[in-house]
Amino acid sequence: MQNEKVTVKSDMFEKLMSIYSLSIEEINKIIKEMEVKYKELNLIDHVKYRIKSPKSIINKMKKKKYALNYSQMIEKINDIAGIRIICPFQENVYIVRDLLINNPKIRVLDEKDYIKNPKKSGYTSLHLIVEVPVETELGKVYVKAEIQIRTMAMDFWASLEHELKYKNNNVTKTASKKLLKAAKVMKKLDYEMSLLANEVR
Ligand code: 0O2
Repeated sequence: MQNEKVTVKSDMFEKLMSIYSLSIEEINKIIKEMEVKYKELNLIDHVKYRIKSPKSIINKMKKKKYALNYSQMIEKINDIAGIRIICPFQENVYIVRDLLINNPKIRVLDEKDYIKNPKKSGYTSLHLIVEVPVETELGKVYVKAEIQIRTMAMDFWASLEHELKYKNNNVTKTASKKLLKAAKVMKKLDYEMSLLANEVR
């Protein structure tokens, strides 16, 4: 399998994608248990998940100049299984992060805090690259997934920026500047809503 070329319409590709789906199921179970246990804290607004499309996997591998084989795909593409946790407030993001990294079923491989260190684009979100155990016909294997944790305001900005700029190479400098300005407004809104929530409580 090591150097076998990634072919999206193959049994191997299908099988691997079904294993990645199992990792999403496992993580969803963990999140559901967390929501039940900390119900009164209202930590999470909603959760989204997806398996990366075959086209996006291949494009990312080409963009990063990885050899188009399965071992490189498994080793290097961390977000084939993607879970996004949307929280009402920024402080919830860090509580959810702490609960996840302390969960015995989750192994954290990497963490990127784009809230403390936003990307040049203005993108903010907290990313965990994790592994969770899943049962397959070959026994228990650890499967990677990317968990993005962010506030509703961060998600609003990121979703629109993703459509308007992130996947569009022709965006003008003026549009980029306006998006960066909107990111500042989004950050301020998060801050104001957090203050307000603390006052009200
Ligand atoms: P898509 O289409 O959303 O899936 P690395 O792990 O360092 O090898 P990677 O995975 O590019 O490389 O890491 P990074 O930069 O943390 O990006 C991971 C994901 O975060 C991206 O996946 C996007 O979903 C999101 N992201 C990162 N930067 C931005 C940004 O500037 N704007 C928006 N809207 N989203 C961003 P993909 O596969 O690049 O894209």
